[in-house]
Amino acid sequence: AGLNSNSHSPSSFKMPTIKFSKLFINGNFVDSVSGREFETIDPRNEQVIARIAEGTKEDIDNAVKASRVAFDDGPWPRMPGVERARIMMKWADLIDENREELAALDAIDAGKLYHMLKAFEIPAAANTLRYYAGAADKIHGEVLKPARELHAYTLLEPIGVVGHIIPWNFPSPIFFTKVSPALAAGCTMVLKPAEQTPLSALFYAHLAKLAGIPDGVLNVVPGLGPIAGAAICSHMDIDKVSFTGSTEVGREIMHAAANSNLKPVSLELGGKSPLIIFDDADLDKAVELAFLGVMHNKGEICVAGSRVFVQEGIYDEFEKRLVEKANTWVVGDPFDSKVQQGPQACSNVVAQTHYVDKKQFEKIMSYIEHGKREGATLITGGKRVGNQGYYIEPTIFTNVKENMAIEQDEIFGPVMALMKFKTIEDAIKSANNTRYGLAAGIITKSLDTANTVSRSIRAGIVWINCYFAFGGDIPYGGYKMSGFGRDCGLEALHKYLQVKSIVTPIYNSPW
Ligand code: TXE
Repeated sequence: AGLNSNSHSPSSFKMPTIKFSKLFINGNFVDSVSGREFETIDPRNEQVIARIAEGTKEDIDNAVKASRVAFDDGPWPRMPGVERARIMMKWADLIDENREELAALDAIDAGKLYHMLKAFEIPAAANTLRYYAGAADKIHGEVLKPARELHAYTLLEPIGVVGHIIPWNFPSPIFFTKVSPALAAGCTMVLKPAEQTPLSALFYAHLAKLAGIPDGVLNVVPGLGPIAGAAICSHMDIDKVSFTGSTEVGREIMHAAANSNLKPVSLELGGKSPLIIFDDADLDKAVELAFLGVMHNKGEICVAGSRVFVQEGIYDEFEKRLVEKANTWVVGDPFDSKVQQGPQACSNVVAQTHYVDKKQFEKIMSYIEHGKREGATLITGGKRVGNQGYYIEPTIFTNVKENMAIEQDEIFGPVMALMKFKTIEDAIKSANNTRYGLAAGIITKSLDTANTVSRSIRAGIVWINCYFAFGGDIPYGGYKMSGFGRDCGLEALHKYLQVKSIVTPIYNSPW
């Protein structure tokens, strides 16, 4: 693609000083028991940003102990909901006050666009916290009406100590979609951020303390998945695990939960979401949505609309305009406000252990090569941009056959598979031909078409004439191998609550 700018020279933005690099346990920043550290890397230039204390099993044990005490004896679960809400609201205000610094931390850690973080993601994270603060004093059970002469009612009680394990693509929004409902429910918790993006999570821990979240309620322990993450999943004293990440690791988490204390888990996993565009669509809007649907956040989005199905009547014109759009797309330094796509996140972890992750960048490039070998046609992009940092051109394949790897696997990069369809039945069948079921999009002016297709797609969220329309107040999550359990909305509160029934006879009658 003839990119407008592929210059990603260091911008004039002043780097934030890294203030927090230790584990946050029981209200204090502490070194890891082992003294080990790992490096977090800037994907713009492959340089080390900071060395972070690496939590291992012993640190997870300490965090769980603090969480257990805070749950069993501490004020948080016993506090009136309105008090929890007040503290959560204060935390949200502190996030707003520190918005620029937080945006800069996620930008250097994950290669995300600074201006998008500042304008949308960090404020959205704070608003998710506010949404659940508003729910904290409205959690209650119900009075039942048993057939027999019994008085029976339910209580909704917090589930206990929660383990949250989160990924690196949306470090701030996902931190708060996990932590906020659990806090509102009265739980205490240990959160492990992704090893690629620990910086904002530690800053949030610092703000939580300032806001008045009691010690032990929220512990943040950076560390590696197979070590610290695995210790959370197999811990006998963690009551629930909430995870967002890959389908492969989701499977390991279920095993670990089953093999330890049978803790319930909720999993938000990968996707290969279809976007279906009908002949009657507004073409400009369709091109815009389809392009952003997979290129936004450099394609590192679980709900990315990476399979685009276009009806035959508009297909040729659509393809032409899509390539024009790619040609104006600006890849470069995420601190530059003209830039639309930053570098792929750096997922090669340099740690003092045997574990070294495969680079996200290499995974994407190898899928692009594989797509060419499989016989798909590369109509734009496909190459690295520059020779430093993890920048990739927006990439579009046509002549994609169903069941090719680029059509079935989650690439998690700026790579679109573009396909043609004839009838609504064909579109539904092809859209559902996937092991995933996270999201889908439909673009049409026909209400009948929108109603039919939205009810026929097996996915946790369906967008009609929009894409990525998210909010802390709208539940989303997986069908099929995209996982189970919902994040966001009041729905998510129930992952962190359990039901207790209380029964007593009305007329002193024997049982
Ligand atoms: O994910 P992992 P990775 C997909 C996407 C991406 C691929 C690999 O396709 O290319 O996964 O990314 C922790 N026990 N998604 O390797 O490994 C890990 O430390 C417990 C989609 O980064 O699943 C991190 O905190 N925890 C996804 C978290 O799991 C373990 C977002 C996610 O990392 C663990 C991210 C273990 N054995 C990737 N191993 C989405 N749904 O949005 C790792 N972890």
